[in-house]
Amino acid sequence: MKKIFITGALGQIGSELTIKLRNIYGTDNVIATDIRKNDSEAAQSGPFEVVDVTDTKTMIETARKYEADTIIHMAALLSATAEKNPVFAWNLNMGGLMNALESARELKAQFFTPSSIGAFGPSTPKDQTPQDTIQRPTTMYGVNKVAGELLADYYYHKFGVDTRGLRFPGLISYVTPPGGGTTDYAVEIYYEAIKNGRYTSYIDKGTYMDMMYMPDALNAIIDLMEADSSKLIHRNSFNVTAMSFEPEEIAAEIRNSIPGFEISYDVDPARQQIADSWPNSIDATAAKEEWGFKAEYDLEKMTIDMLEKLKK
Ligand code: VAH
Repeated sequence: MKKIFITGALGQIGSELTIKLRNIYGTDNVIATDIRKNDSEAAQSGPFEVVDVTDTKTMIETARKYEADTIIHMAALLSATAEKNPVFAWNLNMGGLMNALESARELKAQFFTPSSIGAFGPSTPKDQTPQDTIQRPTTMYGVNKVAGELLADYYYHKFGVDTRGLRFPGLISYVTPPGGGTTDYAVEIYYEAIKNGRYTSYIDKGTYMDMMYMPDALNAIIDLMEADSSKLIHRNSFNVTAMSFEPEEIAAEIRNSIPGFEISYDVDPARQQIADSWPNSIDATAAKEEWGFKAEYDLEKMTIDMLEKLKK
């Protein structure tokens, strides 16, 4: 990767990925784009362009203007929002992806876009979900992610575009709070723990989902993109995870740092239904074997770091 063009650069992953890539590859070599600009470090600290990923012409012309050799496509609607606006979600998630893939094909650029544990559904084996298994998700987000994996593999086999992807679990971060996800309870709980010493979870106790701390997610993207192409058996997309927990377990870990922290439940049926359709834990062996994936943060280490950073 030398000249990196990022869409959705002001989102939960994009905003931290942009800064990390600028530190590694040089500020002027990382072009951040999003549907609108804001005063965040990602928007202000280097090249930024307003790009609507559903506008084919603007995306390709902007990527060409910077002679991008890598396209990192992060712009998308997450699961809960997509479920409320399924047609808009299809148009943005699939229209944006197609434009990003066409840009990569035209520019002969390397390509990354994330998939998700949301690409699995109720008929997928729920525990230690394999890399290659049944994928019949029952959410629009999941349909977009499965279609996106197939489309990205198609661009590799048909046009030789070096496409790579990761099936992310819920990502936890303290820089840019996520918007519209199902796993976001695991982010909100830290903010509420510090502010109020208690949290009311919209996901029910006993609901296991895979999770990962943002620093591990960013390293996974860079390690995958820098991996030796000849070693990759899979491409779109690799299972990656760091931990799997249910609300009672993250609450207990927070209580180790904030004694007396209390969790209560007011389950949101819509997001509970999405969570229930996803795996309890996925198997990341393929990522470990093919490009050396490794997560540094477990629940204990992440909780200490999240609370420390948020207290500041
Ligand atoms: C969501 N955070 O909740 C995203 C992610 C696995 C969850 O895809 O939609």
